[in-house]
Amino acid sequence: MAQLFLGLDSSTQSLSAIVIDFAARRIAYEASLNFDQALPHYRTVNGVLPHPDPLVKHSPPQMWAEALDLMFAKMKKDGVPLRDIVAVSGSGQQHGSVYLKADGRLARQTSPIWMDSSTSSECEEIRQALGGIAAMAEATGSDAYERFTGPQIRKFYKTEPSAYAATAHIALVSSYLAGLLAGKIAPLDHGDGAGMNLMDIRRKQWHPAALAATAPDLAQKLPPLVPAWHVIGPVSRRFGLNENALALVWSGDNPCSVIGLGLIRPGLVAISLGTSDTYFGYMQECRVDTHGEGHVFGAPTGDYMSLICFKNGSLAREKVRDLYGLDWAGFNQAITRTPPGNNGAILLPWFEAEIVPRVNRPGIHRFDLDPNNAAANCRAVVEAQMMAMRLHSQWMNVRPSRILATGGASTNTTILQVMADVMNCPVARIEVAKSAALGAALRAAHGYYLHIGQPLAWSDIVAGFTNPIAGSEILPQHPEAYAALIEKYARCEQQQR
Ligand code: ADP
Ligand code: XUL
Repeated sequence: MAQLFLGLDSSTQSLSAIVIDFAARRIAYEASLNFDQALPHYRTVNGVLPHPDPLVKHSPPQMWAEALDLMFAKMKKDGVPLRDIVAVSGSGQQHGSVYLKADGRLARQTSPIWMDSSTSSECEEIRQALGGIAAMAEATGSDAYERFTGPQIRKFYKTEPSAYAATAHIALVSSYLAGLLAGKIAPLDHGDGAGMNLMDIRRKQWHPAALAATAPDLAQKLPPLVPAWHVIGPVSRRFGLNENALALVWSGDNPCSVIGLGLIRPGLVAISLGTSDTYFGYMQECRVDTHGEGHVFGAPTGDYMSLICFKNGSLAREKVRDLYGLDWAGFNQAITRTPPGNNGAILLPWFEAEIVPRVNRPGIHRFDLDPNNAAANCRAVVEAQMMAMRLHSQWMNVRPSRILATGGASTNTTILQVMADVMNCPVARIEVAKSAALGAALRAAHGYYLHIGQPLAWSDIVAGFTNPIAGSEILPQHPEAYAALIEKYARCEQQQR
């Protein structure tokens, strides 16, 4: 009988499930439920409740719970042998918080999620209490961020003090759903715990000063922090699983993706070229970004991971493409017509306020670049993005040895060639539609074998599941073109931010 492991991923818009046949190194089943479509009575739009204030983004936690029931019903209907699943883990969108009363019912009907940016004043209060940006990052792995859970809890405490007082347990999306699966209040793992501005990133315990700066009596309301391989207990009987199946702690989607992409060694990095661009990777030693632009979370291996979000990603590439009336083929031809290093031309493509580097005022800035030269502008936007990634990932002090490119724009090999040249590192493509759910299933396998006294190395866990697309590797061809240009780029950034 095959031993199966289930990974679930509750993301902003959907709940996904992946069942792996671990011994056969095979995905046995995948499914996804879109919240808006499958559960229309919650009236979400892209998984989020409409709100008059554009900064406020909440979702109904009951919708996530109902989706879990629907997913198990669907798996049963689809003939998934639920009784052969030996362990279950999961992944949740990070930062979102669920407020429960002592009897387990909701103390707050809606959950602020990671898209919420309504807590700037709370961030400033917490940051000041801890001693500023660098101190905040040293303590918790990140500067205080609007979407992080601590500032969100503080806002709840300030605006609804009696509902806050009636809250016995504060869960994250991950621990809320893990709790439903295990039938009890679930702990939080060090990966998702690090996304709260409340966890001491080095000790992996709640940070007393951060808790004190956030809200009163917070320690009693938070669950314990545990490693990502912690077994909560047997699964609750209500889902039709084998009663001996193990419910593992869940983690955040980014820590789960680190495993789902096989980033288990120093130097392994992924760059996701989506609406925004994200750079994330495995980190052996905890190093924080004292400028407060990047994040450090616990990795499911027990080590660390870094995460940096660049807002002007595909968005900026599209703007430049459209400015010169091109399609992607034309954009790529333009890049191919210009030399690496672009004859010293620099473009700062901050169409929107940028996260990294911190730029509050949007603006497009050109240096030695003729706005009428379409080809040079196309190359300049991509070179600038890659130089920003190289420059602003230096705090990690890890030179990438291989970059895995994912996301919508990673099909564009012209962009990936610029990435390989600027980063001076081979770039390979990987299919990641479900990297978080896959990572959760692989974490379930890891935790299970550890639990039964047959621990497996992470390299044996991910083997066969996380291979890049065959033949997709792109090698650097002209890395020398960027030695001086990156310094010029850094000076231009300094001058404009
Ligand atoms: P999200 O972050 O929303 O999940 P995706 O990873 O799906 O986004 O990426 C979508 C983006 O991919 C689009 O905004 C588009 O600009 C970009 N994209 C799609 N195809 C190409 C291409 N051939 N070249 C460059 N960018 C592309
Ligand atoms: C990470 C973040 C997002 C969410 C999305 O800090 O906010 O990646 O985890 O699911």
